Amino acid sequence: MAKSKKIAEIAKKTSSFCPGCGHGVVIRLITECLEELGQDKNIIFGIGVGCSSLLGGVLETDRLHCLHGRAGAVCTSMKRVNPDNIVVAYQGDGDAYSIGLAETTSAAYRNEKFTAILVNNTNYGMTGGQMSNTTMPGQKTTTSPMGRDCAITGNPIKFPELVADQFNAAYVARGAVNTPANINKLKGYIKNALEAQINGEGYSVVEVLSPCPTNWGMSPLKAMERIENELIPYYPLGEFKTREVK
Ligand SMILES: Cc1ncc(C[n+]2csc(CCOP(=O)(O)OP(=O)(O)O)c2C)c(N)n1
Ligand code: SF4
Ligand SMILES: [Mg+2]
Repeated sequence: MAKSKKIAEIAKKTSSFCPGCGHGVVIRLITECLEELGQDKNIIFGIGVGCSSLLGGVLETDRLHCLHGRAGAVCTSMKRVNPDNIVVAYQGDGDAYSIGLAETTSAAYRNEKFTAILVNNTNYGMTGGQMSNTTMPGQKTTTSPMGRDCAITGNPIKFPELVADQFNAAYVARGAVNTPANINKLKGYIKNALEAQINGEGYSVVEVLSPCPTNWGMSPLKAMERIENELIPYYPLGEFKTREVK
């Protein structure tokens, strides 16, 4: 397997994320954790369809761009076939929780031994801001122009809570990239999730609340404020299932 790009090399690269997007921060944290854990080779990412797929532009590690929503199934097979590889599903909310809800949930339900990093920006960012299963009540998107009506679309899904409450996973957390303090905590969650995988403890998942200023119609600063004021009260941060073996 190829080696992942070193942090110093990533820092030199220009990404195609919009200004103020959270994806780049999350990808950098994953890379820092892998490097600090001495796991900068034998990594393979199962990448979702969406802005998550732009990971391929900044990281030159091994990766498979999965069919839309199917990274849970693809990562299951990649990990089962090569258990010594570090397998990371990197997906957005639309990919993981809307079109791919069955695959994402099934992998968690079976306690597959890979790590899922799921970036929740409350919409389909890449395609212009359509409603997803994590869109907030009343949130206006291109497919909910009057605001999301939960009476007919269901409530925004809380996947980490579902996994922690119902399934036999190894590690479950939700972080955010809106403040330096939250970014530091998120790094700890990602590291825990990867360590759980390295030790063969079972499925690990970290959801990340992340800004999409472009489709939210906000400046990067306002988008960070929205995460603090609107998203975190509904999607609380923290560890929902901690590792039994540390
Ligand atoms: C089978 C299929 N259906 C629909 C699309 C169009 N499509 C591309 S990305 C995307 C949604 C991505 O949203 P999300 O996973 O939240 O990622 P984000 O861009 O917000 O990070 C959709 C519906 C597609 N590429 N393939
Ligand atoms: S559309 Fe949104 S999620 Fe995609 S790169 Fe731009 S800010 Fe990021
Ligand atoms: Mg999204």
